[in-house]
Amino acid sequence: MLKLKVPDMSCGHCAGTIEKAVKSVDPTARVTVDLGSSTVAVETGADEHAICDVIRSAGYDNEKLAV
Ligand SMILES: [Cu+2]
Repeated sequence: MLKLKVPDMSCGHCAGTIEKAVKSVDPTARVTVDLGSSTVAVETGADEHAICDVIRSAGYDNEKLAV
């Protein structure tokens, strides 16, 4: 599982934008957003860099966390 810190994610709209971005890379991905800790967990078979990049392209800088 990929876990990302996304500092600028602050509301449900952000969460929705990020989920949509991830699913544009992998429609079967499972995306779990925790607004309290500004983290996103992604279960995906897709390349991790592709996931980080597409979230960044959607306007959210992010950093991979050790799981
Ligand atoms: Cu927001």
